[in-house]
This record gives sequence, C-alpha cells and structure tokens, in this order.
Amino acid sequence: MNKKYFILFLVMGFVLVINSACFAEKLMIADFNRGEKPNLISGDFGAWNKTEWDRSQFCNETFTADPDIVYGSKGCSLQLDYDVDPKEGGGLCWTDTDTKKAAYNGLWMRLEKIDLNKYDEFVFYVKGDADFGYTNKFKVEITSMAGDMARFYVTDVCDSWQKVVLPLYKIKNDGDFSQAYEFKIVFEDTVATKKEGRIYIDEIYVQ
Ligand SMILES: [Ca+2]
Repeated sequence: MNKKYFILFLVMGFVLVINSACFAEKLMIADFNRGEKPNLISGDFGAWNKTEWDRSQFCNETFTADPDIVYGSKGCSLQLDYDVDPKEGGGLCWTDTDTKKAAYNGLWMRLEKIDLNKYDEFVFYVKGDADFGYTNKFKVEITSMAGDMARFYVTDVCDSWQKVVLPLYKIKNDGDFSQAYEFKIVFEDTVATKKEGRIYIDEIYVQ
C-alpha cells in the first residue's frame, strides 16, 4: 500500500471509531413477539389501575397475534383495553353527592436502569382500534431511580401504526436519568378523546 492510501485508510478508521463512540446502538426494550413477560431487557410490565376495588374504570393488557393488527404483520403486539369513564355506583366509596370521580389507568413497564443519557430518542409504535374506538391523546411518563419524572403527551393517534418519538434531550435537564426506572402510559378521563377503547403498542426502543 502506498503512503497516500495508507494515510487515507488511517483517517477512515479514525472517523469510524469516532462515529461509533458518539452514538449508542439501538436498544430494543420490548417487541412483545413472544407473547409473554418480561420484556427484552428482563423488565416486568402490566396494566395498572387507579384503585383495585373500582372496576368501573380499568386497563387490561393482553397480546394480539392477529396479522391484520400486529406491527409488521408478524409476531405479537400489546393490546390495551381501557375505560376511564367510571359508571355511577361502580365504586365502593361513591355517595349520592359524589357519584363520579377522576379516572385514570394505563400501562407500566420497568426499564431496568438503562442509561437514557446515552440515547437521543425514546421510540414506540401506537395504533388505535377502529372497531372498539380509541383516544387520540394520552400521557407518557418516564421516571428514574433518582425519583425524577418526565412527561409527554402523545397526540394524533389513529387506526394505523404511528411512530412516536420522545426527544430525550428534553429530559436531560429535568433530572438524573442515568438509571431509568419505568415507562408509563396514562389514560386520563380529562384528556381522553374517547373514554373507553383499545390501543395497541409495539417496538419500544431507545436509540
Ligand atoms: Ca411486535
């Protein structure tokens, strides 16, 4: 190899090393394709409810393998059936003058202390079910082991798969996210554009 090409080879190698040092690789957190828990980084997940005794409002999680529904037409996606429209008399604490209370529920997923400072984007895919109906808007929370919380609102959900990108640079001044604790989806009665419905989630990752 002559001297000119040798120097070019060294420069290209240096650029490649710099490039790989600056960007963390994509880390897939959950693709749900096995149709079981935990997620791909060994984190547990599940639906959560405001209370366990008031079943007039709820969120339930299941897996769907319907190829007409799942993201990428193969494997599984997570299905969330939610109700944030509590019915009168559905809760033990309701009285004649207090017949309707705030309703909220959703999904929690442990993030197993991944370092979000190494990534630029928190990404997932979402789709509403046209037959059951769905809210166009819901909240996402990311919390850290240090107790910090970042909030985002997902809007414009529709009945085809949409990519949701949460810019992580926005949360780096909000606290210490070097050890992430949990990813949370929150359906709220005050925000939901449809109070009972079905939402699908898939391919949760950071990059
Ligand atoms: Ca999947």
